[in-house]
Amino acid sequence: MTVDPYPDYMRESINKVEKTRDKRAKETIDHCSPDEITDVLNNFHPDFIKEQKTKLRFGISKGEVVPLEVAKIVETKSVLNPKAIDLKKIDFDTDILIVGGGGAGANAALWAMKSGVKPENILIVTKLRMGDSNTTMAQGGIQAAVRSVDNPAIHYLDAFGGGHYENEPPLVRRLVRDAPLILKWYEELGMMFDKFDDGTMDAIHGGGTSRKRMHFAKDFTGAEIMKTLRDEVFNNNIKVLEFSPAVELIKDETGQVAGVVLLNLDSKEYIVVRAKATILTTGGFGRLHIQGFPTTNHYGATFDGCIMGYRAGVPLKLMKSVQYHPTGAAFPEQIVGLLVTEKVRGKGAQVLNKNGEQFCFPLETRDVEASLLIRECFGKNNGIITPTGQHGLWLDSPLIELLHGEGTIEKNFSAMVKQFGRFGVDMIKDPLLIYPTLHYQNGGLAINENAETKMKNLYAAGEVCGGTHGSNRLMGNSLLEISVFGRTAGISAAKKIGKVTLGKLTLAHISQYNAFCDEHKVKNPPSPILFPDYTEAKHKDRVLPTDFLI
Ligand code: MEZ
Repeated sequence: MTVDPYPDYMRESINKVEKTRDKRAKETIDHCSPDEITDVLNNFHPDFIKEQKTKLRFGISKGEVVPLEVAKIVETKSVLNPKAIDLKKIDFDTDILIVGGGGAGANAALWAMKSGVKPENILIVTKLRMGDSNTTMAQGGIQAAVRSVDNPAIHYLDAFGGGHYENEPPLVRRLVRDAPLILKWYEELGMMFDKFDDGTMDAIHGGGTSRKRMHFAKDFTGAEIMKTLRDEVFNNNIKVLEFSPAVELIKDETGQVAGVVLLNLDSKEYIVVRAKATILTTGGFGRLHIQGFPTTNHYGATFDGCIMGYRAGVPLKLMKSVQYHPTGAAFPEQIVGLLVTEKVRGKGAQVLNKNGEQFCFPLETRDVEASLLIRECFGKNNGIITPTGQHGLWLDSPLIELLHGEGTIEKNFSAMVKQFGRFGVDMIKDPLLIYPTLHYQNGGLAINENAETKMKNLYAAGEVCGGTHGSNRLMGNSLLEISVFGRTAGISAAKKIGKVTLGKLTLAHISQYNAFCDEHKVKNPPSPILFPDYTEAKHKDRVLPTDFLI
């Protein structure tokens, strides 16, 4: 006998969902009007809660509006005591140093090599293992305008509109223009994207896309990309140093960036790496749990790269904006916050309230969709509350089988079927309970279209950067971003290293930053934090502030 994972009151609500399914299969609610969008964002998107933001008090981006959690780890001293490091003892000397072992880092290394740098002169350093990253965890797909009805200009307009026109035009241009070549290269490397019988790429819509442009490998697109890139890195004998997170950038006496200090997680010793070019590909800040939200993110996503870059003098951009993915798991408790890919809605699943009613178009851009879901729970009180107090709404996955035929879910979402099946939840038969979850850092370090930061010899690529997506990224543009800008950073660095001469190494900028902290009497714990601290009680309660309720 199988045990129903849902308590009776949730099962009763599921019965209501089932009753409305046939009728709903023929009707989907329309998009929000522009006025409704403004209203729901202002009143329900967590970014618009003023009390949750503050202005940075010092550093190159003094005055930049950031989440409180970000200010806490930026406005603080370094975990590294500059005086305790002997910079004359260089443990590794390399031409190109890549900090981060995800998709952006692997792309940077491979394209630096393709641009003529010998593999033995490239070093990837990573906090955990090569490939332990958000890239591996990405599910739904990668955007690229490769179909005859599409082109990069349309992709540009979608990304720009989705980002509320706050995107940096040269960065978006680079993103969309290079997308087709990235997809072609990935195919040449042997990545198994889903295809139609005639060999053309399968593609679906994501929120805010005017063309079907999301290409995928079932629901583990990122794992497919990372597995292939990691094999390429290892097969080409590019050097990888694992379990060695970077703690601070090193400069030379002329102020140019000249490497990093790493922490050996095993021996707890510091390691000095000198490099002619340093590329930051450390990812974002999901594990800061902004406003107490759970997250889809990898364990190592603790904002380290941004902190190091900021202390070295690189501005932070658009940090006011945080992406909450509309559909994180809200039940069962063991997987709260994990991603339920947007592709589920792309394939037709609708979002429903406790009465089995549709209340929004399922593929609004993420910020709007997440706000509509929060409104339905907190503003209209139409959500379900689980026995452990999580708020949620139904994502009607069985509708997909009704629309596209039996077997569609297993074929497209085999990883997710397993993920929920482990806890007795059968997404083919029953809807999934979902709620917004912290997914992506829209802002980050400022770069130009060549992935260069304003500090000499320092490049950055992927989620650690801000500007490409404006204040709201579209689905599938992050796997694309790590690919395009990882590649660009590798090529740019390869072009420059021949002209770089390094002087005496120094950590004077860290001492100076620490002095700013003293001046401002900051008492926050030092950073980067490297790993989230789940011993703190604050992470236990995910509640929105009461003044947020209407
Ligand atoms: O780009 C993303 O964030 C993505 C594809 C997520 C998803 O829903 O699968």
